[in-house]
Amino acid sequence: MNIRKIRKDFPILDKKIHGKKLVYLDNAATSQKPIQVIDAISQFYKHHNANIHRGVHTLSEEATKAFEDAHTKASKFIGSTFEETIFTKGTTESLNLLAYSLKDKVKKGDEIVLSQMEHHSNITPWQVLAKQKGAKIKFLKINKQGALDKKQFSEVINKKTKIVSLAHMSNVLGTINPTKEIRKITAENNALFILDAAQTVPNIPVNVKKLDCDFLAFSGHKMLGPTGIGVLYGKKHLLEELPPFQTGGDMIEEVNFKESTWNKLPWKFEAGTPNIAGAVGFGAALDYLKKIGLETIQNYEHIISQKLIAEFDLLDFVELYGPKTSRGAVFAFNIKKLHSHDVATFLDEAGIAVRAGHHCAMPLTSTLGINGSVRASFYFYNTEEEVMMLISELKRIKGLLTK
Ligand code: 7TS
Repeated sequence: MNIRKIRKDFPILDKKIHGKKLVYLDNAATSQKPIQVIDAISQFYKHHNANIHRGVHTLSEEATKAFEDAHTKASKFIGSTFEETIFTKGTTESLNLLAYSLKDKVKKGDEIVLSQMEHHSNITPWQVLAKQKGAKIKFLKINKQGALDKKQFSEVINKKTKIVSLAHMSNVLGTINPTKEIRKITAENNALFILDAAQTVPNIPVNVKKLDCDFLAFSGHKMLGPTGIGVLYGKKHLLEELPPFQTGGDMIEEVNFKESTWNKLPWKFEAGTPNIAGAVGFGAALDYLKKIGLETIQNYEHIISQKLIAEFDLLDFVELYGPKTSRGAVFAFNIKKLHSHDVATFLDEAGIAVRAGHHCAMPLTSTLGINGSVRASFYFYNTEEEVMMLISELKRIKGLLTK
């Protein structure tokens, strides 16, 4: 992987912030976009823009093909099929779709199992469903390292469990969760197994058939694509059984004054004019990632992570949350006695973009017994030099404190 060449594809990485070179370490929130993605969107609007699946005119056929090609690319990227790959606005919409469409599968007294490390978008839709149905939500606990102890799985997941919905990787702790064990136990109990893969699909090879999950959600914007486009994968027989989330144009087969029938998959779950240009940009993002290769990206981020962990180990004023192994390149930490927002502001002055606060995981923040944290999250265009810039800025901030 030629990192210098790669960085040239990302115009924003040349930007100066407060006169300093931008060091973008907020990739878990959203990634930057390469010129190939920006151009694909612009080319679409310049040369192919029309609505899809309705016109017989040439432009509409071109737009339809571009949109459907993006579906094909997304399905291949995760090892699913065209029919099983639904485009949504992103992970949040995918999970809301599921919680809505699975409503008939949950009844009073049933249980839904989540974990303490979930992003709000994998908590609130289930809370709404549980409240409507009189179901109970149970949370798998994290241990001191910020991982899930496997022995609790058989205690928490049982015959009452209807749904287990879990972050594949935590957007705060970086923990990659043990899917094999959970899959086994959900299958034994006839529960559905859902993965929130917003943080894994961009960074590690993900294959839905190997994971054997029932559903999986992720967002295009965290993996070089534009905002407003993402994926819900679902096993075909389950998607066929479920009612649609939204109804209207494009998702119907036939409508009369009394009733309607639904289109075939995946369109049954894609009501209305979709984000066509977004899908085209997402397709270009998938091409870009595929060219580098997810294994290469994973290995590179592993090296960056090991470097950061080794450097953090030398800083006695930094408290790092999350495990040291089985993790991705997302690091939440605090400088003792400093508020995370203050640290993020100091870092911003040095051109370093990080996120601070609860990272849309308030229950996790309270479980950790903190009011927030600073989060540095890396992608394949970040460098070891940038790791060192972060470390030296943290030392400088600590120095200011003791002055
Ligand atoms: N699940 C996880 C694990 C996430 O990290 C995020 C976004 C979502 C769901 C929601 O994705 P969306 O694209 O629908 O918003 N995480 C973050 C973050 O960590 N900072 O900003 C967004």
